[in-house]
Amino acid sequence: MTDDHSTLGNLELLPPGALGMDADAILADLTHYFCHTLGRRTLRFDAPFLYQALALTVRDRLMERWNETNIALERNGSRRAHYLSLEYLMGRLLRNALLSIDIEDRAACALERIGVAMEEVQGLEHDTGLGNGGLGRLAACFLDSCATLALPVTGYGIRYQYGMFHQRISDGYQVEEPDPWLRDVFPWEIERIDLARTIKYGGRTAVHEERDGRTRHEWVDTHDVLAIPYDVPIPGYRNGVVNTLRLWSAAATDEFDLEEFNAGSYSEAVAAKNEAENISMVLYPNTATESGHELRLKQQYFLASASLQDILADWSRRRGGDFSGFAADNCFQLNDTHPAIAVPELMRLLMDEHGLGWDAAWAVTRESMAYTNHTLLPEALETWPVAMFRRLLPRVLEIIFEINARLLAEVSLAWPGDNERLARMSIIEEGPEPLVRMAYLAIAGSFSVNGVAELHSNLLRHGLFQDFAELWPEKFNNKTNGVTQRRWLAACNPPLSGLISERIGPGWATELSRLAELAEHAGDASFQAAWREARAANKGRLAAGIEQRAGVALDPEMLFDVQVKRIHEYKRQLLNVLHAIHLYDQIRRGDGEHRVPRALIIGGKAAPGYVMAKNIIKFINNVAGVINSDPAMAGRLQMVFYPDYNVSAMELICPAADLSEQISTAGKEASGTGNMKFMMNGAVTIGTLDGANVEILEAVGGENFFLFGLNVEEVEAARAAYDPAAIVAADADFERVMQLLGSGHFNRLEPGVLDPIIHAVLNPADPWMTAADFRSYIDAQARVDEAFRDAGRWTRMSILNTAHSGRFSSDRTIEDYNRDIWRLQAVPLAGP
Ligand code: JN2
Repeated sequence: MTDDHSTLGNLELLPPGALGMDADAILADLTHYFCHTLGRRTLRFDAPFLYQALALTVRDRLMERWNETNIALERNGSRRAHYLSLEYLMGRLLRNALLSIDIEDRAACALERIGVAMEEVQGLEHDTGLGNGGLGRLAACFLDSCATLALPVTGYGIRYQYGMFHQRISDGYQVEEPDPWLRDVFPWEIERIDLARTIKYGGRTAVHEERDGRTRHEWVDTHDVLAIPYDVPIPGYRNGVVNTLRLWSAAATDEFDLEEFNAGSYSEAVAAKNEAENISMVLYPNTATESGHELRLKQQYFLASASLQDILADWSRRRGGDFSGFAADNCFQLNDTHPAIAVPELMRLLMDEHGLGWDAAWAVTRESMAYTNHTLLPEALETWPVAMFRRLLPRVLEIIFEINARLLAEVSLAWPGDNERLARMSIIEEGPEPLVRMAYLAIAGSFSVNGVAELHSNLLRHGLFQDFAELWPEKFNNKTNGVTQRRWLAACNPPLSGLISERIGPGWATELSRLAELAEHAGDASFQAAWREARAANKGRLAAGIEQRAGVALDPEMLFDVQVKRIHEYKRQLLNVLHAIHLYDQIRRGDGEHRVPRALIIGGKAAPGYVMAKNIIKFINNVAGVINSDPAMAGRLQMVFYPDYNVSAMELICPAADLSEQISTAGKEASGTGNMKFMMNGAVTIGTLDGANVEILEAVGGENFFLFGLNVEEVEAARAAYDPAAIVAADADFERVMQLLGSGHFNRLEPGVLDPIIHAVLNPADPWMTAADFRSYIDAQARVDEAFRDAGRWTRMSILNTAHSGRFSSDRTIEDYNRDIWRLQAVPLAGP
């Protein structure tokens, strides 16, 4: 009974469509929640609770569809996919839910009757920020597309008590503040204590000989932690589907407490409880490197073990103890290597808990796991000390060793005597401190390995994972990223999406390639005027938001030049600021008459331990300060750092951007997804041949994209003889920029604070080759000016960018995953 999530027996308790969808019914429920559940009386003092009351009202309406979806899943006990990710950057949920079940107008009407504006209520919701950046937001877009395509996909993650930190800027420096997002109550989740699982840590392994001669491995004397699931509804777009995001929260087990208590120490028992809860306490705020923390490995194992136990238990309930058909009906997608420990954990559960032999368990594992890689940076490839594994997860380590032994046997067979290759491909990196290479573990245990853009996937095949691609070419494939147009166009850009639907109908919300029909109107003068008007409204809205947050009043007439993303050297925010200084210098010298007035907007968080990224934030703020306080820049150049950049910020920013900065060193950005959001909303890209930029350029055509910089091959070829000082010396503009920097012009009362920046630009070993692309970038920016000055030409480019963004819907991406990897059938809903 405890394992039974069948709702079939209770069907009559919740007839579909029981709750009214009209304004009256919504208002009745809203007031009920506000007064009876939340205990509030007056709107004047308790307005913040209106958000909660409305969320509960909407959640009830999702609940009916959620049950329907689960019933349909039970009936069609067919193949399912499970998305395993340490991160989900969901953003706000209310608006998305309202649009999905198409009751935004009626809910707004209900609020209006009590004199409250919908926008105000929606503004009360805080972002659910359980992720860092691209990888986490991609997971959120994927869930939206899976539900909209009615695919049986469940997301599994961790319910961190503290999400992505908030960023405050003080004296130009980043200050991190915690994000206690659960404090103000998260109305969307349903606790499922009945589905709690036990997760083991520590202890030792023991081997028993069974009567049938088989050996049985046991993992004993463990410190156990409870994993409690919280389910969040993931509504599909107007299709009656509600999928599930299951987030695990850590808690102490009763046994664990008692054990300590019996040993005589109450306070130690309570401390142990804290230690257990620590596991899901905080999201690690990194985007690439910085591994090695024991707690992070504990988190990874916590997610993998809890999710696998959940899925195996559900399988056993429905299908009994025979796992031979498991891989035919289940697929796990690993979001980078963070959940890759699922490979040995599935082996452990199948062998130690369900009695399968190695070969049977390995067949199931290798036919059900699929791995997505999200970075080429070698320093970002995750490794864990073998010693830490042995201490924390001794049984899992034994299994990893056995997987490795069999992998190396296969390599020896394919390349006899090639010992270098054996060392290169070993899952264990030998050395003074042996390490487990998680990517190799993931590749060995998966039937599919994919990159996230064409270029990236090719670089995986021919670079990073070449040895493995030679051994198993059939595993390697590409799945170019995408973003959900429901959030990233329909919801965040009402003026433009209204105009688009007026022209080509509303079908693009679920079929983005329909946007191509806009191309034929790209030159239409009246359509262009309406397009400009919509975008102008968005720019005004962003300017107001920025004035409120950063105290800088941008002129909405200016070209909005935007770079928002995590701060990282490879993304080259530095190059952007060098261009800002160049413009400043040009205008100051009276040589800027021909320049188009620009507002530069930069935003993003730096990992708290990433010193150089934090220096870059300080640099941006200092340069912005000098520019904005110079009267000579008035009406010509403005610059602002957007603080605390997050999902909601992007919803405000991307509809207002004219120019999208995608300027990473070629070969370093796996895909990028912000580039797609900007394009979809009619921004034109200035970018390198990196990640998905390559495919954006291909889709929109060279005349509608500002390409610059070295390509991957050129970057590698230029490295050996790279001489930034010589590049500066040979370029008068660059020299003036470096002169200004070196003179302390941007750090008058702060001697030395920009030295690391200057050194980075002039470093011959600069991995990101910033100076190499300076001239090409500056020239491309001049071409941007020229195009922007011709409003008709620019608007045409803008329309064509939106028109050709169809390929970058996450619906297309998910269709690709489903066709090649998951092979799921859409869930047929009976409908109300
Ligand atoms: C990532 C990749 C990414 C990471 C993040 C430690 C590491 C981590 C590791 C996260 C942590 C937390 C590897 O940079 C790429 C983008 O180009 C791409 O568009 C997106 C989505 O595919 O993935 C990013 N990679 F503690 O975020």
